Amino acid sequence: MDIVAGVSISRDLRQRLAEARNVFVLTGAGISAESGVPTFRGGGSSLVWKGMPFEIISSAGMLERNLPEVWEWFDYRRNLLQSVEPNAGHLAIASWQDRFQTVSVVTQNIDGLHQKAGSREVIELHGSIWRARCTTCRARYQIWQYEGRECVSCGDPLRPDVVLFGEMLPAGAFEMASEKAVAADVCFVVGTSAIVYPAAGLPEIARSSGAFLVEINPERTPLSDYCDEVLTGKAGELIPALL
Ligand code: BJW
Repeated sequence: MDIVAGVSISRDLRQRLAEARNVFVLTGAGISAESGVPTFRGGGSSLVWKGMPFEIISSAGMLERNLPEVWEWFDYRRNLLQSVEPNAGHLAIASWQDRFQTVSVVTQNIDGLHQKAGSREVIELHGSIWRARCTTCRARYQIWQYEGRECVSCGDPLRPDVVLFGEMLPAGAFEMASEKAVAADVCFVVGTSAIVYPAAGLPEIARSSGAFLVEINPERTPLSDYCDEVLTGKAGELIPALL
């Protein structure tokens, strides 16, 4: 056992990391918490905006009922994110690219902080707050290039290019993430409550294909008992100390 940031790391994990070629990292809101981005759940509370729980405002039903309100919610969050920087956790994961043959980052986050930290292979399962897409045709826009709310191609309303509750993930994203999970030697699950599907199914795919499964989270989750190793603590403290 080694002690890292006050947490014990097993010989097994050390050995697995020494031999690993393909590392898979599934991240959730918790990895951005130390950058100042609020999580959805955790710490016994749930995110609420204008009196609405996020499960309501970030839902397909709300988009149908009140698109302007959905835009307001994402504009508010995008404004908060303008001044946010990647933290030590994001940066350490990006640095692993120099150490392993492949590092696949699969994130549920829409904040773009992994890319900002330098991770090259990032699969965004729940889209990006920095893009808009047409509600009718296939057009997509980077918001810094086009701030309009109507599609230039067809004139129909735009919406945030994120995956709301009850919506399908971007075409091919889960399939690509599953392929990476199958190939993983070590799978890290970082800062996610692991309750939102299909993302929460990826660690099981990785482990049943032979990966060593490691959870990094200050709290236990429904996945904890299934993991080979649970590192209880903050991502920004534990991840940089792992290698
Ligand atoms: C730290 C930390 C630190 C804090 N360091 N850690 C199977 C069973 C049951 C239900 C379903 C199922 N399959 C599908 C469903 C329905 C639904 C679902 O999963 N519901 C569950 C809640 C039960 N899934 C869907 O609707 C998905 N679509 C789908 O499946 O399509 C097929 C379909 C279509 C139609 C009908 C049925 C099926 C889409 C899910 C989209 C999720 N979207 C959101 C909002 C995105 C936009 C936005 O940002 O507003 O994505 S919801 C929200 O949850 C967001 C997140 O990406 C996602 C996951 O949250 P995450 O990242 O885990 O964050 P938290 O806050 O929950 O946890 C933070 C963690 O960090 C905590 O554990 C802390 O302890 C920890 N932490 N500080 C490390 N410093």
